[in-house]
Amino acid sequence: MPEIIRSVCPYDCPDACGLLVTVHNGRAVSVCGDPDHPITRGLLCPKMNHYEQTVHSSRRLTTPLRRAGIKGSGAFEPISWETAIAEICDRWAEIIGDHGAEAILPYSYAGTMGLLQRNAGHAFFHKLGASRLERTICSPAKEAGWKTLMGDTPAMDPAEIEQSDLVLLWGINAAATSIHAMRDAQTARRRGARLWAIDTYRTPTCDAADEAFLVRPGGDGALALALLHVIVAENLLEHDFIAANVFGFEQLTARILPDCSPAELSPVCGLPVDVIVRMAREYARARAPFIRLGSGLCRYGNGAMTVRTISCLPAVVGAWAKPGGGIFLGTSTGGAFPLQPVIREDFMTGTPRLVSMNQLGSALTELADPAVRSLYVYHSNPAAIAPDQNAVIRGLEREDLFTVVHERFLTDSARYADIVLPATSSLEHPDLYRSYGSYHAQCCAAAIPPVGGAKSNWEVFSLLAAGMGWDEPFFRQSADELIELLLAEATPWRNRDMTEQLRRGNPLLFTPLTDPKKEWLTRSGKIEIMNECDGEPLPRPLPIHAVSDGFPLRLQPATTPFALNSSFYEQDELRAKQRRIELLMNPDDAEARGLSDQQEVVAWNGRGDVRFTLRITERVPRGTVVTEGVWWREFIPGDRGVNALTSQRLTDGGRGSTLYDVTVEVKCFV
Ligand SMILES: Nc1nc2c(c(=O)[nH]1)N[C@H]1C(S)=C(S)[C@@H](COP(=O)(O)OP(=O)(O)OC[C@H]3O[C@@H](n4cnc5c(=O)[nH]c(N)nc54)[C@H](O)[C@@H]3O)O[C@H]1N2
Ligand SMILES: Nc1nc2c(c(=O)[nH]1)N[C@H]1C(S)=C(S)[C@@H](COP(=O)(O)OP(=O)(O)OC[C@H]3O[C@@H](n4cnc5c(=O)[nH]c(N)nc54)[C@H](O)[C@@H]3O)O[C@H]1N2
Ligand SMILES: [Mo]
Repeated sequence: MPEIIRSVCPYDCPDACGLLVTVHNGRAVSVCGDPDHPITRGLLCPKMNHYEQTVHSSRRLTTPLRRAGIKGSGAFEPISWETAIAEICDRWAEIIGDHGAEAILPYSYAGTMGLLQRNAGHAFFHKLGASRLERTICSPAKEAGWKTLMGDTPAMDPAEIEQSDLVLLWGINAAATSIHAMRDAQTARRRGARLWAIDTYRTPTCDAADEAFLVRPGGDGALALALLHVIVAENLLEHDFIAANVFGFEQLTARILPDCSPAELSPVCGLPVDVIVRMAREYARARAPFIRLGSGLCRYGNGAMTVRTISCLPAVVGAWAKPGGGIFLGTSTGGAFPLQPVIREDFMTGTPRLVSMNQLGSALTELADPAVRSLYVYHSNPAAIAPDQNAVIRGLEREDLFTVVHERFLTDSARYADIVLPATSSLEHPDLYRSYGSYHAQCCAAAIPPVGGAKSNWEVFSLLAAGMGWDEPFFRQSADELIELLLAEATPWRNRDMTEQLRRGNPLLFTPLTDPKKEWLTRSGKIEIMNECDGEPLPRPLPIHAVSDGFPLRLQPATTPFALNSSFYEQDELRAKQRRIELLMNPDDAEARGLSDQQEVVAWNGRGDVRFTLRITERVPRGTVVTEGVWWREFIPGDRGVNALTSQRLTDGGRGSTLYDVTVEVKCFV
């Protein structure tokens, strides 16, 4: 008889959906959204609707493999787990003896968001003394921008969106990346709210909005300053709120805004003066404007400043004081689940060097004292997702680099491995998940046995610890025991009843410890528009990095509803919906280059060149080109994916990736 088992979506998405998995004879037969989950409410995205096709894909790795050809060729021979672990540990012992443990670099990110499996390697690498990875590829600039203005103030409840009368989906492709936020925005709209989308091209989210505003990539800080200029010039301010809650407003008004008129900043943000003026008036006059800020606009050289500047808007119009008003960037619920019992920083002796995951290319090709001699990749696909793919691949090709990849599929990265280890999917191991798009969490047990010889991240680190000859009892615990350690950790966020709910596998909603719309957890106790501890005391227009690269078109490497970063390319039907790796271009830009629709083209800059099929479309404004998805190399015509064009430069705050801060030129492929 088929059985229905509760599980949780493990992917890097704010929604952390509750799943119902139908299991028959040890196989997942179908997956649907849990109707009783407070956020999911039965609605799943197109990617997870057929998660069983990922879990039981014929492409799954089922046994450890050893390289049997040149690096990158994909030629491997099967070996046993015992042999694989022994070979890895022998090589590491040799490397540590010759070069020290810092010559070993772990590389992981967010293949799974489960608090145990995601962090399962930390204790091991801390004890080993390996180089530490700075995990900053996603949106640390967003956090940095928020922190400069708002300190440790937690996020407001995103469900308030439903009470707003003007919803701004800003730099977020919610229809693809946060479908439950999209649903809630549409509920607000049905109740009479207007819905705006602010993006760099016409996404499905723009189609669902009443109005779409298309900005120049990286131009939102300028737009926000121009809006502030109009709001101040036309006295659309909420003076009482500012007097009681805002620090530094006068300095912004006196020192910065005079140079930020719509006329001055229109060329930077790409919107006409009259549109900026109208936006400012409508935003300021709305009863309770709500901004849902995505991560798209933070992956630029000016990303932190952009986020900080936009976040000033609700303060000057007093939106925080109204139900449904404010700005939401994402929840930070670390306090609810302290990770120390799993990551064990106390295992570290000394302070091994930090290597930015955004600069893997340089780490593998330039870093010295010691050079990186071994790379251990788990639940990440750096050969595809990391910036400056040419540098990354040059590194991965090094014969003297010993690479191990623990994966579910033979990804671009796994193809360069000396040893590949097969990984479980989330249905095959237990974990505890917390959302970063609302305040909820849920635990789940394994729903099915491991596929083939796959093992979870935690199991592999347990085996590696034994292989290294360590007798530390920590590594002999089971995954369930570690999850219990996380649950048992006392924190004011959860009382005993709530923790019991989690143990029973029920989704749990919780609330932040302070009122996020009243109590500002900053040094001054106010919203700090001026922050003298920051290198930039006041918001001001900052350029993006790529303007200095000298190529005429801004490239937007965007997301697709049918994949998640480089995940889901194993599902044939989803991949078919994406068709092929395309470059979207405005008709005028195509005409200026003599290019025609469906033609094979090459986009290039100083770092690389990438082949695309051209799609000419009005959805993209002049001066911008767009490509969606992070394709596996086996499914694209050229040898390189979009990240051959992106750079290893970092954001202004948070040391984040600047994956969207790219300029290129385009020509036909011959
Ligand atoms: N289907 C799907 N879902 C996903 C992902 C996925 O790849 N696919 N990725 C997951 C991950 S890891 C993350 S971090 C989140 C990200 O989800 P989002 O926060 O939505 O971020 P992005 O999709 O990166 O960018 C959002 C939008 O910002 C636009 N954008 C880019 N630059 C700018 C700019 O300068 N100004 C403005 N106004 N807009 C800009 C992009 O065109 C895009 O439509 O989504 C998660 N969910
Ligand atoms: N051009 C471009 N580049 C991007 C982005 C973009 O939008 N455009 N997005 C950026 C962003 S926001 C992010 S967050 C990063 C994401 O970068 P990554 O975190 O590397 O994300 P994925 O590409 O989804 O790769 C995750 C891999 O983990 C594997 N996996 C899943 N579960 C497990 C498990 O339990 N154990 C093990 N060992 N493996 C597992 C999956 O099979 C998959 O291959 O990419 C960044 N790179
Ligand atoms: Mo991300």
